[in-house]
Amino acid sequence: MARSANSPLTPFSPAFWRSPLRGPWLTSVLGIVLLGGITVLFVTGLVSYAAYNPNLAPVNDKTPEKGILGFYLFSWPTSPHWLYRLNQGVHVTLGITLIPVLLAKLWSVLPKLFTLPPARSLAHALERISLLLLVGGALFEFVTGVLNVQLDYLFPGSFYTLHFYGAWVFIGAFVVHAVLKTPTALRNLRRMREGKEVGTGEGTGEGTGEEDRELIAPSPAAPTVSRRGALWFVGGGSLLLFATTVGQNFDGFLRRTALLAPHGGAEPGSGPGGFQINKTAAYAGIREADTSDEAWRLVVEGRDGRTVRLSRAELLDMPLYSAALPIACVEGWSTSDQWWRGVRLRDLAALVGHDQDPPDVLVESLQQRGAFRRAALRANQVADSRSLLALFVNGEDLTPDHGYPARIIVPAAPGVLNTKWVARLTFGDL
Ligand SMILES: Nc1nc2c(c(=O)[nH]1)N[C@H]1C(S)=C(S)[C@@H](COP(=O)(O)O)O[C@H]1N2
Ligand SMILES: [Mo]
Repeated sequence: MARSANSPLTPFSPAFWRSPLRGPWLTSVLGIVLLGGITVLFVTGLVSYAAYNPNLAPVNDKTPEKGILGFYLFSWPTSPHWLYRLNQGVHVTLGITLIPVLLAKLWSVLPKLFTLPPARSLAHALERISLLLLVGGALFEFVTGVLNVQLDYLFPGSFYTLHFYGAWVFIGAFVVHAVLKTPTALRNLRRMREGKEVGTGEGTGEGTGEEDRELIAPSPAAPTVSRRGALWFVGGGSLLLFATTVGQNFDGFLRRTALLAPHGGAEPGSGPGGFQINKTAAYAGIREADTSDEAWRLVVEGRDGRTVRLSRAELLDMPLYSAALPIACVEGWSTSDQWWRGVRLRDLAALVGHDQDPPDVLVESLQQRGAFRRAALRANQVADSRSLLALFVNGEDLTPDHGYPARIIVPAAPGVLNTKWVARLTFGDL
């Protein structure tokens, strides 16, 4: 396309894009990395959502309109006890690590955004609309995910809804895109390994698609970095993000390496309760007057409305059990196993008429406001002998921030189901 000397170049002219790095080679390598990585993000994301037991009770369900999108939901197991910790650690760490790859991939195909005419045919128009959903969906998922990890108060209660529906919109476009593009990307990679130039079709007679050539700058500027150098740059960025994030899943020195994670750095305070806190007692509006031995009573309700009220002293008179379990938050931070001690949930169910086969339970906190003040646990979680109403952690009373006088701890469950400052348990089919 000829250009008159005095018309300024705009992004709509192919000649505007001058980087010699753009081309099928870079786009294919980045695309294949994202194909694998995003598939893992999608699966761990769906699994994480299932772990909340959204189908169990309305209090757990942030997406009551999901319809068939909930087809895959299953009863979350209690073993292995680190299941949610692993799943969510992978989801968040991998998501953050892939940010440079995603940005580089979008950069590599940026000229296509400006292709004119907007649509050459109906098929081309549909492809471009699916690309819009793909790029928009990817940015939306990465941005909402990062914001939730960094500033979880930004989406009071609505993060799950946004991230869940966003994931389905994105994955629809992603599947269409992957089916259309994977053969090209693999062919390009194969040719690259054979040492052939990709994208130019030079000396091969093998066709290179028109869209492949579209990526190559018609009048490239002189290179400032090789294509391999560019890949090292992207990979280095990913490595840096990985190295400054992954530590939030461990304790001690490793957590201190998690410079970019809000739950990295030093553990809050020393002593037995000195591990990460999600919301403090002060933040949750828990008053000391309500947690004192005189004031606090646990209300347990069960079969046919049978109800008991227990002081902390009465709970201490029940058989106490121990369990070594982590706290694992949706935000991708977790603790190693802590040593909890308290009353088994199944024993509390037995107190109110559910001697055999304990049912589901609705747990309510002293906390008056906030999305996480109530949660439902499924019968399989109540039945597990490691599921406790914990009174102690690491050999001492719970600290106020970790839920004194009593909190829930359930193996393999996401942190959000481990309700702190418990005031009421209602056993029964939910
Ligand atoms: N009442 C109440 N319980 C709660 C929460 C809350 O905000 N209110 N946050 C939950 C979340 S999201 C997590 S990750 C864990 C964190 O437990 P910790 O602060 O003891 O580490 O508590 C859970 N229990
Ligand atoms: Mo959490």
